Amino acid sequence: MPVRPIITAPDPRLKARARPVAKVDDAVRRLMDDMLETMYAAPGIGLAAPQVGESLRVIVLDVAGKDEKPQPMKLANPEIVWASDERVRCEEGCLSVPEHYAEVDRPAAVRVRYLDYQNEIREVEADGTLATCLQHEIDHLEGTLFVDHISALKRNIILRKLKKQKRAEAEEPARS
Ligand code: GNR
Ligand code: NI
Repeated sequence: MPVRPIITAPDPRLKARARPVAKVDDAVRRLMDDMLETMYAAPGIGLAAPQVGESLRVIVLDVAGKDEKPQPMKLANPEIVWASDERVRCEEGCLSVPEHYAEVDRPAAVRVRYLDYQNEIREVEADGTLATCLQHEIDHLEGTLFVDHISALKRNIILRKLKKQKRAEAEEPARS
């Protein structure tokens, strides 16, 4: 099952804290590969395991531009070990909050410790889009969505629309 369906909000599976992986073994590597394929197909620049229904601390990303060489990243148990005092506002979207965007304030740069595809401990320091995306994906592992960082007013408008959309899809399963 390479490309997996992406869960959209509201859904209790997106609000749960994900479990750490004990070890990056073949099963975790298969999940990482499936997630990357799902992310490219969507298309998106990041994906967290809870978005495909796996409550595990696994994320994948590729923030390379359209005409650049792909830069796939696969991380298990990612942990922010340093964040800059400087903050930036960036427009964010989420495959689990389809068609909604909002500006989110976050640290401009972060250092993240993780287990790589070979189960080796590594660290990456990032700024720009990669820093924003790493924080967005690590948030998913805590059950946090980008809408949890914006005003309650904006959040409720988006969530109400998503609920309405889900209701419409449930009533017309054959269409669209
Ligand atoms: O594809 C995605 N784009 C994006 C844009 C700005 C900030 C964060 C992201 S992540 C998102 C894919 C996604 O939902 N990952 O969890
Ligand atoms: Ni997301």
